[in-house]
Amino acid sequence: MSIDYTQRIPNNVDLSSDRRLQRALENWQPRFLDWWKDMGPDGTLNFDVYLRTAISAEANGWANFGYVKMPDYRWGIFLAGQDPNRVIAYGDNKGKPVWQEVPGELRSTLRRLIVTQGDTEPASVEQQRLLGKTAPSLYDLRNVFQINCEEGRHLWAMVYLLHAYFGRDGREEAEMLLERHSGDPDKPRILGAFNEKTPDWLSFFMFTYFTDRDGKYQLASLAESGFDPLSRSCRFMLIEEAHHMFVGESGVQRIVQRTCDLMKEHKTDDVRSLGAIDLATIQRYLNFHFSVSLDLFGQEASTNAANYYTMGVKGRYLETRIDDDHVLTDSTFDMDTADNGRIVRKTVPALSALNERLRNDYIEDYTHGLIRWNRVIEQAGIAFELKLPHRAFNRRIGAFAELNVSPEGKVMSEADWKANEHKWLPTAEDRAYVTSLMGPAVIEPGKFANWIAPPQRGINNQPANFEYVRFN
Ligand code: BYC
Repeated sequence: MSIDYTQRIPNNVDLSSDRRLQRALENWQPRFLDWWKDMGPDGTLNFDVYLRTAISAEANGWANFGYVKMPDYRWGIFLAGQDPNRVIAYGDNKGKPVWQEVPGELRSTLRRLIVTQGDTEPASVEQQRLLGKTAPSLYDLRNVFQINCEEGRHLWAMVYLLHAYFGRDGREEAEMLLERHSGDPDKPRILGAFNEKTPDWLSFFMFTYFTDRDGKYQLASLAESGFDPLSRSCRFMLIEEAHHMFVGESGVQRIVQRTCDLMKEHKTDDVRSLGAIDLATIQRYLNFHFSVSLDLFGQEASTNAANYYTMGVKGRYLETRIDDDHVLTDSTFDMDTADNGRIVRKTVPALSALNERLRNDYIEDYTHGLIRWNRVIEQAGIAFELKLPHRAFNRRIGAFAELNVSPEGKVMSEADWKANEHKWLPTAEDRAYVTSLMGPAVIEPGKFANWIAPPQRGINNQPANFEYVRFN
């Protein structure tokens, strides 16, 4: 069904046929806009931003680019098309038709997953609220705004499910999604990484590279859900997510490029004296964001994850392409875990290890981005390689949280960790330095801050000096 943009809430779910639901969502809409004004990109209400808006919920439905004031962005409810023959692909309900309504016994489980997913979306907008003030170019400014609008849309996707399928509890949860705030000591966001700060653009690019990719893997697992409206919501969200990871990957690459160009030109490692970000600092930021994002996959041994799978509410990454019985009660999985102060390899029941399996899929995805970043360094003839730290490094969630582990995977005493931490994680001094580079936003079309290279091409093939944001 095509997207109906004539409605107050654009949608492709025939919202006007359900007046109660439509009214409930129309009541939530102004509360969302108030939240956007208070917690969304600061001081931007009047900017005209060159944004893309979905014109159809199919993979090729992105053609629409144009100037939009962000509070007028057409946030709405877009689900990927329905497959009338879809069946649950795994667990106890394998082979049965997917559910169009929430089965009573799965109500609280599904609500909890939808709330957890929904909570991350506005959280990331809150984390990025001030970045526009220090944007390195109009191109980058437009990109952060595009991401913020789409995260707002993802919030709409989850709020629709809560309102449409979870009655009064769902409506209350939808309210709470606007009341918890990133980093709020009294009402924090649910997951750890979403209460961290995103104070500078290196952090932003690392966040969109590492943390948005957790989004990709979690959404892909929820897209396998037997609850079809959730599956269809996530399928469309995944299409939006790809651009966010591109912004992260290309953003870090452009910083690395600029650093290497300056190192080569001035024949020095000391790029800080030239106002750029040294590779060692980039590595420390990478270590931080990677480890914090690994925590988002939950405990290695999780009965929650096993239950989600068995009940058919959350599958594995690309479940239907995996060649096994999709029940897993007789399967095992080999994984590293902590035991008696050491990292040991164990064979465990596959069902209990589903979080860890998804974490493996996620880690494997990194080979491409890192290769591209390292190619830039190699082409400059510089002997340095950016590396992912060991999965047990700097963990707060799961078995490794009790260990102190170096980026190479060596378990050490607390005292040794403390003595070396400054080499591995951003120090207060690193953060102060990176913050010091974040000058006032660069708003002249085609110009870029000194610490980042221009992108290889513009958004929607626009020229380098395109006016991506107009200030009024
Ligand atoms: N922080 O059995 P476990 C995105 C809790 S990102 C705090 O392992 P489970 C995006 C856990 O809640 C994708 N608490 O849990 C990216 C549980 O609590 P209870 C977001 C944590 O359920 C960028 C207890 O520890 N989507 O979209 O198997 C920008 C036991 O843990 C954390 C989802 O996460 C943590 N990191 O796994 C914008 C998908 N980890 O039961 C957006 C939905 C665990 O003891 N969520 N805990 O009270 C899930 O699938 C699961 O909730 C999790 C946790 C994978 C997160």
